[in-house]
Amino acid sequence: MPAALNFTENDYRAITYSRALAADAVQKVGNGHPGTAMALAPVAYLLFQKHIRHNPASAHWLGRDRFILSCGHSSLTLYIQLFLSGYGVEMTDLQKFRTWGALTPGHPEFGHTAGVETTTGPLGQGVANGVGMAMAARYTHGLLEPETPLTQGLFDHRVYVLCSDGDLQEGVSAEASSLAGTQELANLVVIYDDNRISIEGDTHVAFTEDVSARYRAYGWDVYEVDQLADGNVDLAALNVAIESAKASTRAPSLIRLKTVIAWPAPAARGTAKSHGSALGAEEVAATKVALGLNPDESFAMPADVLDHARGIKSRGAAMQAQWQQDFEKWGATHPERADLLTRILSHELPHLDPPTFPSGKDLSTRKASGDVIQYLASVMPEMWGGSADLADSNNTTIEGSHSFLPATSQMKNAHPFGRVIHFGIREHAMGAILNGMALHGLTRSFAGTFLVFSDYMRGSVRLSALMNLPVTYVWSHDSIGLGEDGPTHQPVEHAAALRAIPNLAVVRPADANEVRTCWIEILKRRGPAGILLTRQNVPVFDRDKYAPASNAARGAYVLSECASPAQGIIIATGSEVYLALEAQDLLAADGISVRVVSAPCLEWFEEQDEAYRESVLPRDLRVRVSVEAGVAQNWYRYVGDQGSCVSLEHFGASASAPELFEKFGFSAANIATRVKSLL
Ligand SMILES: Cc1ncc(C[n+]2csc(CCOP(=O)(O)OP(=O)(O)O)c2C)c(N)n1
Ligand SMILES: [Mg+2]
Repeated sequence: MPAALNFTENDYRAITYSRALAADAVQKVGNGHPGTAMALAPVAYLLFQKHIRHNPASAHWLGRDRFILSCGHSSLTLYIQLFLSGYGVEMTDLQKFRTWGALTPGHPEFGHTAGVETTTGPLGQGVANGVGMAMAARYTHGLLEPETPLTQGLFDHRVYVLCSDGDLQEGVSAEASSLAGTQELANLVVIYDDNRISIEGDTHVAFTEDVSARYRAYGWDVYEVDQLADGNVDLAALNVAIESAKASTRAPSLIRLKTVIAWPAPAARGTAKSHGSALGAEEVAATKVALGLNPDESFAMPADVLDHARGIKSRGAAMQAQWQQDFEKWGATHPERADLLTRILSHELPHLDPPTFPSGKDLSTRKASGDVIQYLASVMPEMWGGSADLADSNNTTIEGSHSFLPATSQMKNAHPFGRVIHFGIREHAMGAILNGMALHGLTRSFAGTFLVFSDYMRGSVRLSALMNLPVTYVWSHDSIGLGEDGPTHQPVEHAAALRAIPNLAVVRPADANEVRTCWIEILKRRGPAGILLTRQNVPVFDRDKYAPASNAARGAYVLSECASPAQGIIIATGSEVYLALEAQDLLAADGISVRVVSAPCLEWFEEQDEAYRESVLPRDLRVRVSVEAGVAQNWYRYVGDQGSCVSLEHFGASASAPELFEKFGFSAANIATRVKSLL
């Protein structure tokens, strides 16, 4: 029998005041989303008080459950619980809702407010983040306590997601939910606020499918909880559904919960307008009357009610103290694993020294990346990753490892703690899942697809950058150099478009040894990065002749200096760098001296001090030619108005890579001609 709800008078009072608080906070600032926060107040309260294992004094406790508000527009749903639980959000913070510098910005921001586990707002992402967290929890179990039965370990926890119609209309949640079903993520509980309202009104204008049937088809357990006759949430039934979901060990759970938006506001309830507009003073007062509260009081929360709710602080502290004892026992019996965990938590890397690549034999940079990944995985057990069905093309498989799949899987090589992730052809969810894994905190993950499909995952990549998460995107087939697949597969504007995302390192190494340096640098920096890799072979430079590849860590460096004072600079990235070197030789034969700069990462280069940047790109050297097989857009900044860009301003074509390079001007002869035209 599931536990009874056991709510006291004070619990119901906390919920009642929370609904009014949501209306007040939006009314005060004049904008925001009151309706859903009013309706979901009891749901969030039930979760934070009775189900989520958490300790408000220790927001990063490893043993905690995770809570994601995927419908980030309803941020007050979360802020009010953080206030009631005692995470540091106070009434004054609720009064500053959505204003400059407040702890309570419009949408929840990871790293800004304690207790916010992920940034949400772009609908659908939070559901997929939850899938990533749930996957990471299982991987971590395998890493730190593989002998313990799953769900019974120290590091096992649940992931609770609260989401809305929009979340489940978005494709990214469907992609992730499908994978969650295949992965049988029983530690994932999603509550769907089925209020049948979105901004344009009744969701049936665009959303008529049977969501329950869809999730059952994904392999989830689905529970349906109807609203009460008066429109209120059926908390007792919801509680039973949550208990059942928690008891499941075979599948993720969707609890489809019928609610009435803005309940119990007499005029606003059930309306789309209450989704995103202040109710108005009159309706706020009428709502308070309906709630049995004083309509003249704003931001009210009786001290005894708050005290009662904050009882979760001592309960949470007791839970953590008990956990801590078990944790210390675990550490004493598993010193090596405890050391690994300590290293991971201190964000340290083991000593990294992957093999270098000999010159003389051409090698694609994707192959070099694959080789480096093998080494990194051999010394970093916390590293795992995969691809959106392109593992052999992206070279993302950790060789000799199992596929990450549930214990029941019949697939060859399946293992619940495998290191090879098969994301399926779901790039958008792959990005959001990677974010969830990074947010979970204990693993380092990477994921691959073709660079051209980075567009399919851009919404998630943007959030990786916004949250500054240590995720690595492996984007291979990075130019027309992929050849015959033609314009649909040839990235042209992608490097520039990705460089436009603040805080994302776009890394395009020129040869195998730059790949080696860049991978290490990416891991050291612990920031969001995409590594752009060739399909085609390119030369491995002779580092006795040219500058060491370790310089790639500075973002751009003089790869090849000229004998006499330079008359110009050729600055290139990736597979175009060797052409720049050949052009340098052609020009030298004509008595023209140019230096060649390899620029694998402009973002890293911009972080270098002025003196270093000046040493690479001296201000007075105005004859500059950039070479990159993509749109020139971001290169004008480096070549200036006296320079020139060898670039691609169209969609490529279907032919062999050598022919395309030649036809589109990516040849030593054309680069040399371009330099001469500037002299
Ligand atoms: C990807 C994305 N598209 C559009 C929006 C803008 N937007 C915010 S809420 C919303 C829909 C609201 O409907 P629902 O998800 O049902 O939330 P409810 O009003 O029921 O809280 C939209 C379109 C968004 N936040 N994210
Ligand atoms: Mg809705």
